[in-house]
Amino acid sequence: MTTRATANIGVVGLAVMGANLARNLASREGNTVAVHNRTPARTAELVAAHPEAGFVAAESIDDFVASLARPRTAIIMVQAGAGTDAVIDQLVERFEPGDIIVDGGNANFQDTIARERRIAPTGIHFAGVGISGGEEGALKGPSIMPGGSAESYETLGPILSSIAAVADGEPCVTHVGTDGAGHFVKMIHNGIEYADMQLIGEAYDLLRTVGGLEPHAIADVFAQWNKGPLESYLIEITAEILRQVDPGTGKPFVDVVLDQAGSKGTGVWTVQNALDLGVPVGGIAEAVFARAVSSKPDQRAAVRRLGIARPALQEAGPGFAEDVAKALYASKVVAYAQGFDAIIAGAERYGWDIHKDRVARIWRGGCIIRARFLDRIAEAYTEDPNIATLLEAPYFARAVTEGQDAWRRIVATAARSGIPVPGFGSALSYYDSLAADRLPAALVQGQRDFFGAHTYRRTDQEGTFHTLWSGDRGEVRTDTASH
Ligand code: NBP
Repeated sequence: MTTRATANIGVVGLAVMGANLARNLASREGNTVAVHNRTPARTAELVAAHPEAGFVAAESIDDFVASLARPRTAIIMVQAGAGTDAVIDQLVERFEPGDIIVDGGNANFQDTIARERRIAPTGIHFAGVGISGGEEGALKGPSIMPGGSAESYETLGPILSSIAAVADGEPCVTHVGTDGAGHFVKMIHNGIEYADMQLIGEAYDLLRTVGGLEPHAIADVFAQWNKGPLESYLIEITAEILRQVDPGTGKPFVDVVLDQAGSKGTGVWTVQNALDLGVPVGGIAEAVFARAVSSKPDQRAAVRRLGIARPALQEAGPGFAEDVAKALYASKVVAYAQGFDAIIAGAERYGWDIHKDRVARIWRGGCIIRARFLDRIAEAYTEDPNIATLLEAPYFARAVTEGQDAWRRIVATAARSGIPVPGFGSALSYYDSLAADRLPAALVQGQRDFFGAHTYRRTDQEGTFHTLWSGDRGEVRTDTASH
């Protein structure tokens, strides 16, 4: 039997993400979607469950390729890693120059760069595309971060625009940059997501312990916050989670869930890469570490067993919730500023022309970190793409300056009450580090020079210097020809 090439797009990998993305594609006018899965039962199941989609089902990879019109365009939605490579190999064997292979999974951007390099000589385009929004986003409209060549984007752009979330009338998709740029930005998105979730968790903890509020009352506080500058998907779902009552016990849902958070690794990737790029992303790192600490029950039990007297909880004054909101907002600004710094450094290192304003815009809808204040970030980078830090942009500078007293009160209250706030605390320290006239880094330089002759620079002269610590403690200049 010969298969007719009728589909303008195909999806390989029909677990939850691929199936939903395929349904989303099929629901948009003009798309005919071919579908294929390694285990054919999944393909049959999807096609049977959704006759309205008009899928072109392909049991074999040969049928799948034959069902695609040229340029053939296939989106891979399989488990990142070996699964992705297996499917890429199958497609590369059968595709022709000009055809497009899209990896829509959560690939490590370094793998995407390597895959693009490997595939480029064949004339086949390879585009790593970051897709955020989870299952529901895939079905109803995700935020999409495509990498790959500008040429492949000519074909991909309209298809991806048709399925993306829409924010203020604009589809949440933009060509982020070449090769791994899309997966890199998706990785940073996930890193920011970790920070945002941790900060919200700390706000909840403070309202519960110091504020003395029950989960349903905190849900009301979050719902209220969601009507103001903190409006975001994560705040919205937090209110819903806090309102949830466990059907079995009648207790608040949040009280019956084990307090050990896991992760799938993109937060770790973000921190590893930021370290490599020399970008301080303390907010993201603290969020990753906080999950790691939570998942050390033996260590937690060992310290609890010491029976050390816990400090008395501080009084929560009348403006406590308001203070927490301000601390949350300021810390969130820091987390996003750090994330964008990582994007800037990544773009520089890997040669990507990333438009920060466009990234902020496509994160306004569909993705997990969608939030009202991304509009402000987009505005800040549109006004001046070269600002040294988002904290310098007038809107954020004002917000953080106005919120800083509350921020300090909250971090102090938490410390005095024995409530861990690694997110709030590290964000405040980061802000204070940037704002300080002098940092103790001068002393650190002295120490480095003392034990390792690492040299230092002076405030009053050009050049590099070394003090003869084990000699007469005179100073020598180390950057001149005589040394
Ligand atoms: P999974 O990550 O659970 O992967 C299952 C799919 O991979 C199945 O279709 C499976 O085929 C296929 N597969 C595997 Br495993 N090994 C394969 C191989 N060697 N050759 C061919 N196919 C293979 O699916 P998912 O949860 O739908 O996620 C898909 C991608 O999307 C992943 O990269 C994931 O990280 C990413 N993701 C993104 C989000 C988001 O919010 N953006 C959320 C969740 C997942 P089988 O049916 O034959 O076993």
